[in-house]
Amino acid sequence: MQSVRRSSSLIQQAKLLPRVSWARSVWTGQEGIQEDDPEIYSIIQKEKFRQANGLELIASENFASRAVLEALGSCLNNKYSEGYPGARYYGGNENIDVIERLCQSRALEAFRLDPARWGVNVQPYSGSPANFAAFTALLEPHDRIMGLDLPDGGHLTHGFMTDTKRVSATSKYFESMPYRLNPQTGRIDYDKLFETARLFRPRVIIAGTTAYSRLLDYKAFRQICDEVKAHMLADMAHISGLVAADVIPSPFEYADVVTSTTHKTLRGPRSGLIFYRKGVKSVDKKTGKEILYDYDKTVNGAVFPALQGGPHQHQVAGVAVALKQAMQPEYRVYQQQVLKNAKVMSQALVDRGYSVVSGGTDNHLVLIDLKPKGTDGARVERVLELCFITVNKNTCAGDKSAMIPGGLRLGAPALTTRGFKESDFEQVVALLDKGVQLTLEAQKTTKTLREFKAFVLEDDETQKKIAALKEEVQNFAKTFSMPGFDSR
Ligand code: DSN
Repeated sequence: MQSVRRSSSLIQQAKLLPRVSWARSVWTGQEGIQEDDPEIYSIIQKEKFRQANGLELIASENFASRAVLEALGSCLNNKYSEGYPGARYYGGNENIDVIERLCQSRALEAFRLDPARWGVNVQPYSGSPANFAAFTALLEPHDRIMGLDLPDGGHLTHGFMTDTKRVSATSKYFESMPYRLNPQTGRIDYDKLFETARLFRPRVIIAGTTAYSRLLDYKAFRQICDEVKAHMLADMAHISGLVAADVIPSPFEYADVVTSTTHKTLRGPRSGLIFYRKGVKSVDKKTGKEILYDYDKTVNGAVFPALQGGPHQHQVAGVAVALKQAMQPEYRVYQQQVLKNAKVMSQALVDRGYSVVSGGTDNHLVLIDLKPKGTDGARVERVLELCFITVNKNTCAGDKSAMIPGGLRLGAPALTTRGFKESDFEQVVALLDKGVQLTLEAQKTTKTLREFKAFVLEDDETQKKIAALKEEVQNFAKTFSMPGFDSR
Protein backbone atom coordinates (compact mmCIF):
# COMPACT_ATOMS: atom_id res chain seq x y z
CA MET A 1 0.00 0.00 0.00
CA GLN A 2 2.76 2.29 1.03
CA SER A 3 4.73 1.77 -2.21
CA VAL A 4 1.59 2.31 -4.35
CA ARG A 5 0.94 5.59 -2.59
CA ARG A 6 4.56 6.65 -3.05
CA SER A 7 4.60 5.80 -6.73
CA SER A 8 1.33 7.61 -7.42
CA SER A 9 2.71 10.70 -5.70
CA LEU A 10 5.84 10.43 -7.86
CA ILE A 11 3.66 10.35 -10.96
CA GLN A 12 1.87 13.48 -9.75
CA GLN A 13 5.18 15.23 -9.18
CA ALA A 14 6.40 14.21 -12.61
CA LYS A 15 3.34 15.84 -14.18
CA LEU A 16 4.39 19.15 -12.64
CA LEU A 17 7.90 18.97 -14.12
CA PRO A 18 8.58 20.74 -17.43
CA ARG A 19 8.37 18.45 -20.44
CA VAL A 20 11.73 17.28 -21.69
CA SER A 21 12.04 16.64 -25.38
CA TRP A 22 13.61 13.26 -25.99
CA ALA A 23 13.69 13.84 -29.75
CA ARG A 24 17.37 14.65 -29.47
CA SER A 25 19.22 11.38 -29.07
CA VAL A 26 22.23 12.08 -26.87
CA TRP A 27 23.62 15.30 -25.49
CA THR A 28 27.33 15.51 -26.30
CA GLY A 29 28.32 18.99 -25.16
CA GLN A 30 29.29 19.75 -28.75
CA GLU A 31 25.96 21.42 -29.50
CA GLY A 32 26.22 25.14 -30.20
CA ILE A 33 24.28 27.59 -28.08
CA GLN A 34 21.70 28.12 -30.84
CA GLU A 35 20.75 24.47 -30.57
CA ASP A 36 21.43 23.92 -26.89
CA ASP A 37 19.75 27.03 -25.49
CA PRO A 38 17.73 28.93 -28.11
CA GLU A 39 16.36 31.26 -25.46
CA ILE A 40 19.76 32.61 -24.39
CA TYR A 41 20.94 32.54 -28.01
CA SER A 42 18.14 34.81 -29.14
CA ILE A 43 18.84 37.29 -26.33
CA ILE A 44 22.51 37.40 -27.34
CA GLN A 45 21.44 38.08 -30.92
CA LYS A 46 19.31 40.98 -29.70
CA GLU A 47 22.23 42.35 -27.71
CA LYS A 48 24.48 42.09 -30.78
CA PHE A 49 21.88 44.08 -32.70
CA ARG A 50 21.70 46.70 -29.95
CA GLN A 51 25.47 47.09 -29.84
CA ALA A 52 25.91 47.24 -33.62
CA ASN A 53 22.95 49.52 -34.33
CA GLY A 54 23.30 51.89 -31.39
CA LEU A 55 25.62 54.66 -30.28
CA GLU A 56 27.61 53.44 -27.28
CA LEU A 57 28.73 56.39 -25.22
CA ILE A 58 29.27 54.84 -21.79
CA ALA A 59 32.74 56.06 -20.87
CA SER A 60 33.74 52.82 -19.14
CA GLU A 61 32.72 50.53 -22.02
CA ASN A 62 34.49 49.41 -25.15
CA PHE A 63 34.25 46.72 -27.82
CA ALA A 64 36.71 43.89 -27.28
CA SER A 65 38.25 42.23 -30.32
CA ARG A 66 37.28 38.82 -31.65
CA ALA A 67 40.62 37.48 -30.40
CA VAL A 68 39.86 38.64 -26.86
CA LEU A 69 36.36 37.14 -27.00
CA GLU A 70 37.80 33.87 -28.30
CA ALA A 71 40.13 33.65 -25.31
CA LEU A 72 37.20 34.33 -23.00
CA GLY A 73 35.10 31.62 -24.60
CA SER A 74 37.89 29.05 -24.56
CA CYS A 75 38.58 25.85 -22.62
CA LEU A 76 40.65 27.88 -20.15
CA ASN A 77 37.33 28.50 -18.43
CA ASN A 78 37.43 24.90 -17.22
CA LYS A 79 40.63 25.02 -15.22
CA TYR A 80 41.20 25.54 -11.51
CA SER A 81 44.57 27.12 -10.73
CA GLU A 82 44.51 28.48 -7.18
CA GLY A 83 47.95 29.74 -6.33
CA TYR A 84 50.50 31.36 -8.59
CA PRO A 85 52.63 30.10 -11.53
CA GLY A 86 54.87 27.28 -10.35
CA ALA A 87 53.03 26.98 -7.01
CA ARG A 88 49.46 25.80 -7.58
CA TYR A 89 47.08 23.85 -5.43
CA TYR A 90 45.88 21.82 -8.44
CA GLY A 91 47.60 19.67 -11.01
CA GLY A 92 47.49 20.16 -14.76
CA ASN A 93 48.50 23.80 -14.80
CA GLU A 94 51.47 23.61 -17.15
CA ASN A 95 49.70 25.63 -19.86
CA ILE A 96 47.98 27.95 -17.43
CA ASP A 97 51.33 28.85 -15.85
CA VAL A 98 52.68 29.89 -19.24
CA ILE A 99 49.59 32.03 -19.88
CA GLU A 100 49.70 33.76 -16.51
CA ARG A 101 53.44 34.48 -16.76
CA LEU A 102 52.97 35.81 -20.29
CA CYS A 103 50.17 38.05 -19.09
CA GLN A 104 52.37 39.37 -16.28
CA SER A 105 55.31 40.13 -18.56
CA ARG A 106 53.08 41.76 -21.18
CA ALA A 107 51.43 43.89 -18.47
CA LEU A 108 54.82 45.22 -17.37
CA GLU A 109 56.00 45.75 -20.94
CA ALA A 110 52.79 47.48 -22.05
CA PHE A 111 53.24 50.07 -19.30
CA ARG A 112 57.00 50.33 -19.89
CA LEU A 113 57.90 49.00 -16.41
CA ASP A 114 61.19 47.47 -15.31
CA PRO A 115 60.49 43.95 -13.95
CA ALA A 116 63.19 44.53 -11.33
CA ARG A 117 61.23 47.52 -9.97
CA TRP A 118 57.61 46.51 -10.56
CA GLY A 119 55.52 43.40 -10.14
CA VAL A 120 51.95 42.74 -11.20
CA ASN A 121 49.11 40.51 -10.08
CA VAL A 122 46.84 39.62 -13.00
CA GLN A 123 44.29 37.57 -11.05
CA PRO A 124 41.76 40.14 -9.72
CA TYR A 125 38.34 39.34 -11.14
CA SER A 126 37.68 43.00 -11.90
CA GLY A 127 38.33 46.54 -10.71
CA SER A 128 36.41 46.51 -7.44
CA PRO A 129 38.04 43.26 -6.23
CA ALA A 130 41.42 44.67 -7.33
CA ASN A 131 40.87 47.77 -5.22
CA PHE A 132 39.71 45.80 -2.21
CA ALA A 133 42.74 43.52 -2.52
CA ALA A 134 45.00 46.57 -2.67
CA PHE A 135 43.38 47.96 0.50
CA THR A 136 43.73 44.56 2.18
CA ALA A 137 47.42 44.60 1.28
CA LEU A 138 48.10 48.14 2.46
CA LEU A 139 45.83 48.58 5.46
CA GLU A 140 44.75 47.08 8.76
CA PRO A 141 41.00 47.11 9.55
CA HIS A 142 39.86 50.65 10.43
CA ASP A 143 42.96 52.30 9.00
CA ARG A 144 42.26 55.61 7.27
CA ILE A 145 42.01 56.25 3.55
CA MET A 146 41.19 59.21 1.35
CA GLY A 147 39.63 59.07 -2.11
CA LEU A 148 37.73 61.42 -4.41
CA ASP A 149 34.10 61.60 -3.29
CA LEU A 150 31.68 59.64 -5.49
CA PRO A 151 29.45 62.62 -6.40
CA ASP A 152 32.60 64.53 -7.42
CA GLY A 153 33.82 61.80 -9.78
CA GLY A 154 35.37 59.15 -7.53
CA HIS A 155 34.51 55.46 -7.45
CA LEU A 156 32.35 53.60 -4.92
CA THR A 157 35.33 51.51 -3.86
CA HIS A 158 37.26 54.65 -2.95
CA GLY A 159 35.24 54.77 0.26
CA PHE A 160 31.80 56.26 -0.40
CA MET A 161 29.50 56.96 2.54
CA THR A 162 26.50 59.23 3.08
CA ASP A 163 25.44 61.10 6.22
CA THR A 164 23.58 58.03 7.41
CA LYS A 165 25.18 55.05 5.71
CA ARG A 166 28.55 53.51 4.98
CA VAL A 167 27.75 52.48 1.42
CA SER A 168 31.00 50.94 0.18
CA ALA A 169 32.73 48.04 1.92
CA THR A 170 35.79 50.29 1.84
CA SER A 171 34.01 52.67 4.22
CA LYS A 172 32.68 49.79 6.34
CA TYR A 173 36.04 48.16 7.00
CA PHE A 174 38.23 51.26 6.83
CA GLU A 175 37.71 54.87 7.87
CA SER A 176 37.27 56.95 4.74
CA MET A 177 37.52 60.68 4.31
CA PRO A 178 36.69 62.13 0.90
CA TYR A 179 38.40 64.91 -0.95
CA ARG A 180 36.47 66.97 -3.45
CA LEU A 181 36.50 69.24 -6.49
CA ASN A 182 36.89 72.96 -6.31
CA PRO A 183 33.31 74.07 -7.15
CA GLN A 184 34.60 77.07 -9.14
CA THR A 185 36.94 75.15 -11.43
CA GLY A 186 35.40 71.65 -11.43
CA ARG A 187 38.92 70.31 -10.82
CA ILE A 188 40.40 68.48 -7.83
CA ASP A 189 41.15 70.86 -4.99
CA TYR A 190 44.69 69.74 -4.13
CA ASP A 191 45.18 72.45 -1.48
CA LYS A 192 42.13 71.27 0.40
CA LEU A 193 43.21 67.64 -0.03
CA PHE A 194 46.58 68.50 1.51
CA GLU A 195 44.97 70.40 4.38
CA THR A 196 42.56 67.54 5.14
CA ALA A 197 45.25 64.88 4.78
CA ARG A 198 47.41 66.66 7.34
CA LEU A 199 44.55 66.53 9.82
CA PHE A 200 43.22 63.05 8.96
CA ARG A 201 46.60 61.31 8.51
CA PRO A 202 45.41 58.59 6.09
CA ARG A 203 47.52 55.51 5.40
CA VAL A 204 46.40 55.45 1.77
CA ILE A 205 45.48 58.24 -0.62
CA ILE A 206 43.82 57.18 -3.86
CA ALA A 207 44.63 59.04 -7.04
CA GLY A 208 41.86 57.78 -9.25
CA THR A 209 38.55 58.78 -10.78
CA THR A 210 35.57 57.42 -12.59
CA ALA A 211 33.84 60.55 -13.87
CA TYR A 212 36.54 63.20 -14.13
CA SER A 213 37.59 64.62 -17.45
CA ARG A 214 40.93 66.15 -16.42
CA LEU A 215 44.43 64.78 -15.95
CA LEU A 216 45.55 63.97 -12.43
CA ASP A 217 48.50 65.76 -10.90
CA TYR A 218 50.34 62.63 -9.73
CA LYS A 219 53.29 64.67 -8.51
CA ALA A 220 51.01 66.62 -6.18
CA PHE A 221 49.51 63.35 -4.87
CA ARG A 222 53.02 62.02 -4.23
CA GLN A 223 54.05 65.15 -2.33
CA ILE A 224 50.95 64.96 -0.14
CA CYS A 225 51.47 61.24 0.46
CA ASP A 226 55.11 61.83 1.45
CA GLU A 227 54.10 64.64 3.76
CA VAL A 228 51.57 62.49 5.68
CA LYS A 229 53.42 59.18 5.20
CA ALA A 230 50.65 57.55 3.19
CA HIS A 231 50.88 54.94 0.47
CA MET A 232 49.92 56.38 -2.91
CA LEU A 233 47.45 54.15 -4.72
CA ALA A 234 46.61 55.13 -8.30
CA ASP A 235 43.41 53.64 -9.72
CA MET A 236 43.87 54.07 -13.46
CA ALA A 237 40.87 51.90 -14.44
CA HIS A 238 39.35 54.50 -16.74
CA ILE A 239 42.50 55.72 -18.38
CA SER A 240 44.76 52.65 -18.56
CA GLY A 241 44.48 52.38 -22.35
CA LEU A 242 45.54 56.00 -22.71
CA VAL A 243 48.44 55.40 -20.32
CA ALA A 244 49.53 52.24 -22.16
CA ALA A 245 49.55 54.19 -25.43
CA ASP A 246 51.57 56.94 -23.73
CA VAL A 247 49.18 59.68 -24.80
CA ILE A 248 48.54 60.99 -21.26
CA PRO A 249 50.81 61.06 -18.17
CA SER A 250 51.41 57.77 -16.41
CA PRO A 251 50.90 57.28 -12.65
CA PHE A 252 53.82 54.84 -12.43
CA GLU A 253 56.45 57.53 -11.91
CA TYR A 254 54.89 58.46 -8.56
CA ALA A 255 52.52 55.76 -7.27
CA ASP A 256 53.39 52.85 -4.95
CA VAL A 257 50.56 50.64 -6.13
CA VAL A 258 48.46 50.98 -9.29
CA THR A 259 45.14 49.21 -9.90
CA SER A 260 43.22 48.94 -13.13
CA THR A 261 40.39 47.27 -14.93
CA THR A 262 41.14 45.93 -18.37
CA HIS A 263 37.90 46.46 -20.30
CA LYS A 264 37.56 50.25 -20.44
CA THR A 265 39.96 52.31 -22.56
CA LEU A 266 42.37 49.34 -22.44
CA ARG A 267 39.79 47.35 -24.52
CA GLY A 268 40.31 43.86 -23.12
CA PRO A 269 38.03 41.45 -21.27
CA ARG A 270 36.46 42.35 -17.94
CA SER A 271 39.24 41.78 -15.43
CA GLY A 272 41.58 43.55 -13.02
CA LEU A 273 45.28 44.21 -12.45
CA ILE A 274 47.36 45.33 -9.47
CA PHE A 275 50.85 46.68 -10.10
CA TYR A 276 53.17 47.19 -7.13
CA ARG A 277 56.66 48.51 -6.56
CA LYS A 278 59.36 46.07 -5.65
CA GLY A 279 63.08 46.12 -4.93
CA VAL A 280 64.85 48.76 -2.85
CA LYS A 281 62.56 51.33 -1.25
CA SER A 282 65.21 53.32 0.61
CA VAL A 283 68.54 53.02 2.38
CA ASP A 284 68.73 53.46 6.15
CA LYS A 285 70.92 56.51 6.73
CA LYS A 286 72.45 55.18 9.94
CA THR A 287 73.07 51.55 9.07
CA GLY A 288 73.35 51.83 5.28
CA LYS A 289 71.00 48.88 5.10
CA GLU A 290 68.63 48.58 2.16
CA ILE A 291 64.93 48.68 2.99
CA LEU A 292 62.85 46.71 0.49
CA TYR A 293 59.26 47.13 -0.59
CA ASP A 294 57.08 44.32 0.73
CA TYR A 295 54.14 44.83 -1.63
CA ASP A 296 55.12 41.68 -3.49
CA LYS A 297 54.11 39.61 -0.48
CA THR A 298 51.21 41.71 0.76
CA VAL A 299 49.50 42.32 -2.61
CA ASN A 300 49.78 38.76 -3.85
CA GLY A 301 48.70 37.40 -0.47
CA ALA A 302 45.71 39.73 -0.45
CA VAL A 303 44.45 38.52 -3.83
CA PHE A 304 45.01 34.87 -2.97
CA PRO A 305 44.44 33.35 -0.46
CA ALA A 306 42.94 36.31 1.43
CA LEU A 307 40.16 37.35 -0.95
CA GLN A 308 39.83 35.25 -4.06
CA GLY A 309 39.68 31.59 -4.99
CA GLY A 310 40.55 30.14 -8.37
CA PRO A 311 41.70 32.75 -10.86
CA HIS A 312 39.65 33.13 -14.05
CA GLN A 313 42.33 32.06 -16.48
CA HIS A 314 40.15 32.62 -19.55
CA GLN A 315 40.08 36.27 -18.46
CA VAL A 316 43.82 36.26 -17.82
CA ALA A 317 44.40 34.95 -21.36
CA GLY A 318 42.04 37.61 -22.74
CA VAL A 319 43.98 40.28 -20.85
CA ALA A 320 47.23 38.94 -22.31
CA VAL A 321 45.74 39.21 -25.81
CA ALA A 322 44.56 42.77 -25.17
CA LEU A 323 47.96 43.78 -23.77
CA LYS A 324 49.68 42.49 -26.88
CA GLN A 325 47.29 44.58 -28.96
CA ALA A 326 48.05 47.57 -26.72
CA MET A 327 51.71 47.41 -27.75
CA GLN A 328 51.00 47.73 -31.48
CA PRO A 329 51.48 51.05 -33.31
CA GLU A 330 47.81 51.19 -34.39
CA TYR A 331 46.75 51.12 -30.74
CA ARG A 332 48.50 54.44 -30.15
CA VAL A 333 46.72 55.90 -33.17
CA TYR A 334 43.42 54.61 -31.72
CA GLN A 335 44.05 56.25 -28.32
CA GLN A 336 45.10 59.52 -29.97
CA GLN A 337 41.80 59.44 -31.84
CA VAL A 338 39.93 58.80 -28.55
CA LEU A 339 41.41 62.04 -27.18
CA LYS A 340 40.56 63.98 -30.35
CA ASN A 341 37.00 62.65 -30.44
CA ALA A 342 36.37 63.44 -26.76
CA LYS A 343 37.58 67.02 -27.32
CA VAL A 344 35.33 67.46 -30.35
CA MET A 345 32.38 65.99 -28.44
CA SER A 346 33.02 68.40 -25.57
CA GLN A 347 33.27 71.44 -27.87
CA ALA A 348 30.17 70.44 -29.85
CA LEU A 349 28.24 70.21 -26.57
CA VAL A 350 29.50 73.63 -25.44
CA ASP A 351 28.50 75.04 -28.84
CA ARG A 352 24.98 73.73 -28.27
CA GLY A 353 24.78 75.45 -24.90
CA TYR A 354 25.56 72.52 -22.61
CA SER A 355 27.36 73.02 -19.34
CA VAL A 356 30.48 70.85 -19.51
CA VAL A 357 31.95 70.23 -16.05
CA SER A 358 35.39 71.89 -15.79
CA GLY A 359 34.79 73.40 -19.23
CA GLY A 360 36.32 70.60 -21.30
CA THR A 361 38.26 67.37 -21.32
CA ASP A 362 41.84 66.10 -21.36
CA ASN A 363 40.92 62.43 -21.50
CA HIS A 364 38.31 60.09 -22.99
CA LEU A 365 35.20 61.44 -21.29
CA VAL A 366 32.97 64.46 -20.91
CA LEU A 367 30.68 65.16 -17.99
CA ILE A 368 27.75 67.49 -18.62
CA ASP A 369 25.51 69.10 -16.07
CA LEU A 370 21.94 69.07 -17.38
CA LYS A 371 20.45 71.14 -14.58
CA PRO A 372 21.00 74.47 -16.41
CA LYS A 373 19.08 72.97 -19.35
CA GLY A 374 16.18 72.27 -17.00
CA THR A 375 16.40 68.48 -16.91
CA ASP A 376 18.43 65.67 -15.33
CA GLY A 377 20.53 62.63 -16.16
CA ALA A 378 17.85 60.05 -15.36
CA ARG A 379 15.21 61.41 -17.77
CA VAL A 380 17.69 62.02 -20.56
CA GLU A 381 19.32 58.60 -20.11
CA ARG A 382 15.88 56.93 -20.46
CA VAL A 383 14.90 58.81 -23.62
CA LEU A 384 18.30 58.28 -25.23
CA GLU A 385 18.14 54.56 -24.36
CA LEU A 386 14.81 54.31 -26.19
CA CYS A 387 16.52 55.95 -29.18
CA PHE A 388 19.46 53.51 -29.10
CA ILE A 389 21.94 56.05 -27.69
CA THR A 390 23.52 54.52 -24.59
CA VAL A 391 24.81 56.83 -21.88
CA ASN A 392 24.83 56.88 -18.12
CA LYS A 393 23.35 59.35 -15.71
CA ASN A 394 25.99 60.64 -13.35
CA THR A 395 26.25 62.88 -10.35
CA CYS A 396 27.88 66.25 -10.70
CA ALA A 397 29.50 67.78 -7.61
CA GLY A 398 26.76 68.79 -5.17
CA ASP A 399 24.11 66.39 -6.52
CA LYS A 400 22.26 64.56 -3.78
CA SER A 401 20.70 61.63 -5.65
CA ALA A 402 22.55 59.01 -7.69
CA MET A 403 19.22 57.77 -9.11
CA ILE A 404 18.16 61.22 -10.40
CA PRO A 405 21.45 63.08 -10.70
CA GLY A 406 21.96 66.25 -12.68
CA GLY A 407 24.65 64.96 -14.96
CA LEU A 408 25.38 62.73 -17.89
CA ARG A 409 28.73 61.03 -18.52
CA LEU A 410 29.78 60.51 -22.13
CA GLY A 411 32.83 58.64 -23.39
CA ALA A 412 34.56 58.30 -26.73
CA PRO A 413 36.40 54.91 -26.47
CA ALA A 414 33.73 52.52 -27.79
CA LEU A 415 32.65 54.50 -30.84
CA THR A 416 36.28 55.32 -31.64
CA THR A 417 36.92 51.56 -31.75
CA ARG A 418 34.20 51.42 -34.43
CA GLY A 419 36.07 53.99 -36.50
CA PHE A 420 34.22 57.18 -35.56
CA LYS A 421 36.22 60.32 -36.32
CA GLU A 422 35.79 63.96 -35.28
CA SER A 423 32.99 64.81 -37.74
CA ASP A 424 31.13 61.64 -36.70
CA PHE A 425 31.23 62.81 -33.09
CA GLU A 426 29.71 66.13 -34.15
CA GLN A 427 26.89 64.08 -35.66
CA VAL A 428 26.63 62.04 -32.44
CA VAL A 429 26.20 65.24 -30.43
CA ALA A 430 23.55 66.48 -32.87
CA LEU A 431 21.58 63.24 -32.36
CA LEU A 432 22.07 63.35 -28.59
CA ASP A 433 20.84 66.95 -28.54
CA LYS A 434 17.67 65.89 -30.36
CA GLY A 435 17.13 63.36 -27.56
CA VAL A 436 17.56 66.06 -24.93
CA GLN A 437 15.06 68.35 -26.73
CA LEU A 438 12.65 65.43 -26.85
CA THR A 439 13.11 64.92 -23.11
CA LEU A 440 12.42 68.59 -22.36
CA GLU A 441 9.26 68.39 -24.42
CA ALA A 442 8.09 65.16 -22.80
CA GLN A 443 8.73 66.20 -19.21
CA LYS A 444 6.40 69.21 -19.41
CA THR A 445 3.28 67.27 -18.47
CA THR A 446 4.71 64.97 -15.78
CA LYS A 447 6.07 65.49 -12.30
CA THR A 448 7.85 62.39 -11.04
CA LEU A 449 10.43 60.27 -12.83
CA ARG A 450 8.04 57.31 -12.69
CA GLU A 451 5.30 59.35 -14.41
CA PHE A 452 7.80 60.56 -16.98
CA LYS A 453 8.96 57.02 -17.78
CA ALA A 454 5.35 55.87 -18.24
CA PHE A 455 4.52 58.94 -20.34
CA VAL A 456 7.31 58.42 -22.87
CA LEU A 457 6.04 54.89 -23.48
CA GLU A 458 2.36 55.82 -23.69
CA ASP A 459 2.14 59.19 -25.40
CA ASP A 460 1.63 58.72 -29.15
CA GLU A 461 3.33 61.94 -30.17
CA THR A 462 6.40 61.19 -28.04
CA GLN A 463 6.52 57.62 -29.30
CA LYS A 464 6.54 58.85 -32.91
CA LYS A 465 9.40 61.23 -32.20
CA ILE A 466 11.35 58.51 -30.39
CA ALA A 467 10.83 56.09 -33.29
CA ALA A 468 12.04 58.70 -35.79
CA LEU A 469 15.17 59.49 -33.79
CA LYS A 470 15.87 55.80 -33.19
CA GLU A 471 15.70 55.15 -36.93
CA GLU A 472 18.08 58.02 -37.61
CA VAL A 473 20.50 56.71 -34.96
CA GLN A 474 20.37 53.15 -36.28
CA ASN A 475 20.87 54.19 -39.89
CA PHE A 476 23.94 56.14 -38.84
CA ALA A 477 25.41 53.58 -36.41
CA LYS A 478 25.10 50.55 -38.62
CA THR A 479 27.34 52.05 -41.29
CA PHE A 480 30.35 51.63 -38.98
CA SER A 481 32.36 48.46 -38.51
CA MET A 482 31.78 46.28 -35.46
CA PRO A 483 34.75 44.43 -34.01
CA GLY A 484 34.46 41.18 -32.08
CA PHE A 485 31.47 39.50 -33.69
CA ASP A 486 29.42 39.20 -36.87
CA SER A 487 26.73 41.82 -36.73
CA ARG A 488 25.21 41.56 -40.20
N1 DSN B 1 34.01 51.69 -13.23
C1 DSN B 1 32.71 52.24 -13.08
C2 DSN B 1 32.39 53.08 -14.25
O1 DSN B 1 33.08 54.04 -14.39
O2 DSN B 1 31.43 52.84 -15.00
C3 DSN B 1 31.72 51.25 -12.69
O3 DSN B 1 32.15 50.58 -11.56
